[in-house]
Amino acid sequence: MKKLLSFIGFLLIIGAANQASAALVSLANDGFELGNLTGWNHDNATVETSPYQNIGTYYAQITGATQGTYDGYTGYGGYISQSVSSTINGGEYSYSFDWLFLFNEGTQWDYAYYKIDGVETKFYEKGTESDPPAGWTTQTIDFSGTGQDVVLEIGVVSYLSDNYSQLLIDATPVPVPASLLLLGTGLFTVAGIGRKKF
Ligand SMILES: [Ca+2]
Repeated sequence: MKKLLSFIGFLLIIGAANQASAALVSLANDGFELGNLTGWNHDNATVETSPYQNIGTYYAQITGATQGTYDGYTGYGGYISQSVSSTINGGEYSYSFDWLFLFNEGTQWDYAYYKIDGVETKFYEKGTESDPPAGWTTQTIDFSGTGQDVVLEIGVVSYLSDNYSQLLIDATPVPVPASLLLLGTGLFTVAGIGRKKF
C-alpha cells in the first residue's frame, strides 16, 4: 500500500509539473489601472471607469469604428495590441483577459478576436452565436513561442457604420494555479484511500 501511495504521489507531482509548464504571460498595464493606454498600441480604444467595472477602477473600451477590410468584407475595427516576449521557440505561453461585448444593432457578423502575430482567432461572433454573454467572461490565449517577441492583439469588428459594436477588456482575476488545485485534490484523494484501507 505504501508503494502504491508513493506511486500515486509521484504521478501527481508529474501531473502538476505538466500543468505548470505553460508560461503565464503578463502584459504592461493590462488592467488599465494607469487610467490610460500606456504600454499598448491602439486604434479606436479608450479607457473608461463606468458602468462596467470589473477589476479595479478602469477597463478598456474598443469600438469597431475604423473602416478596413476583414475576411473579404468591408468592416470597421478597433484594437489594442502589445509586444510579448516569448523567448523559448516552441514553448507554451498563456495569457488570460476578461471581456464584455456590447452589441448595439440587429446586424449579424460583428465579432471579437485576438491575433498572435497577425493570425486571427474569433472568440465571439454574433453570426454564429446568439446574444453575447451578459457578464464579464474570461478568455485564455494559448500560443507557441517563437524565440522572439510576438504581437498580441485584441479587437472588435463591426460591419455597419451606424451602430458600432464595442468590446470591453480588463484584467482577469488571479486564478489559483491549476497545479496547486490538482496537487490539493490529489492529496485529499490519497488521504481518503489511506483512511479507507487502514
Ligand atoms: Ca481594471
